[in-house]
Amino acid sequence: MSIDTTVDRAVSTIDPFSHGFLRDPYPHHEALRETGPVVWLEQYGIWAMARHQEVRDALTDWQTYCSSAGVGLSDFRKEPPWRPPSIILEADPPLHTRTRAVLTRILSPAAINNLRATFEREAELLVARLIEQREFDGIADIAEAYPLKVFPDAVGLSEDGRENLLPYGSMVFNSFGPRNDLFDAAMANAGPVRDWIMSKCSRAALAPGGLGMQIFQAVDSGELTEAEAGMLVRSFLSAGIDTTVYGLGNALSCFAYYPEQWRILRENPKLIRGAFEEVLRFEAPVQTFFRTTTKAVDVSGVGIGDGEKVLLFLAAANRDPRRWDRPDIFDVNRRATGHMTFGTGIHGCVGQAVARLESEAIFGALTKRVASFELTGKPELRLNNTLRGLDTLPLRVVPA
Ligand code: HEM
Ligand code: OVM
Repeated sequence: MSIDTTVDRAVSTIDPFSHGFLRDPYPHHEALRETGPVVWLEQYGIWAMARHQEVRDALTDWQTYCSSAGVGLSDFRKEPPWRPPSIILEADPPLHTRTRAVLTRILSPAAINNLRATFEREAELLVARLIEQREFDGIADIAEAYPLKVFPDAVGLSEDGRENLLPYGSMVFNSFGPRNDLFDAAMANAGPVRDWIMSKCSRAALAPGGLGMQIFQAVDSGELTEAEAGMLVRSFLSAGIDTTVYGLGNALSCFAYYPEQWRILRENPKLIRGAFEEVLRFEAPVQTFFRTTTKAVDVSGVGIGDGEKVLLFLAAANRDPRRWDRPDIFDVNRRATGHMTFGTGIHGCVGQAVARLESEAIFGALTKRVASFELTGKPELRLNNTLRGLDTLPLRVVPA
């Protein structure tokens, strides 16, 4: 018998998908970080990592921490996935390498620059209308309205049925958690929503020149099959909306809660880009993703077995005092790059330049015209197993 040299594993009874945790995750993140480099969550029989170093190392080591068993709680090797797996998010090399290359090209810096003028014009139009109105809901009227216009337009979707996009995103991101009340509520109308999404993933449904049709051009060049192209359009429609809705909403709420930070931005609009990174660090719209081990591995003296689920707390890594000075302070002057909100490594968000473009366009327009934001009511959270953000943010703007 070999000698067991591993240290005692740290254990926690925390349920990271309970309403209590999701409403105010930060004290729980701290508890997890301080309990150990990797913590056993008894309730689900999974491991959790909440420190910056460990989260980053796991994301970087795709050979040990794979994605093909699903990046949610469910292990695709043990139970059937709720939809056919994503051929990029829920794939490992070599499949991932091939699909990723196509999306990386379609979302290249040059391609994003081609979207800029349109995204800026739409942001100016929307902001001008809202300033007239003076009072509005920061979530429905900006955080949802803007991405729901510019992103489907960029993909090349027709106008009809776009109301299915948010319900589909809710299904996708709730499905990474357990089959709890949030999952059941999101899945209530799953059939028709899914049918609509899939109907938009065919060549015939996509406008020429858009990001969606560009995926189908990779079929013509022999890089993808027709079915794979449809699946990658589905990835755009899964990952490209809710993430930015929650991200823009969190940015607005930060600027409403910290008016002096808004004033700093207005005085120096060059800070807009860095300020959005700080929002992403401080209130990560995507809080968690899972990996599954492909072999036994030692993490800082703790042994993790083969085939085990590991929950990576991106949002906890973003506030790890081992990595950040005064992590719980929202500071637009901070160098926030190095946050884990887009992940890192081979699966690091392929759409991050789109998210940044949307934020630059919206907050560029708002800094020119809004002196300050006033809350006219109590913001309400929209609970989701993976995403953190608001359902409502009642605002009045003081025009500049
Ligand atoms: C991957 C977050 C916006 C498309 C990821 C990952 C994260 C993330 C954390 C890594 C997942 C993993 O490692 O398992 C975000 C956030 C966004 C955002 C916080 C907004 C603030 C977007 C947009 C698009 C997009 C706008 C589409 C244009 C994707 C895709 C992947 C991905 C297709 C899978 C990449 C791969 O597996 O190689 N995103 N995302 N995301 N994101 Fe984003
Ligand atoms: C996908 C997908 C779905 C959700 C999120 C995501 C954050 C990707 O279907 O590929 O990345």
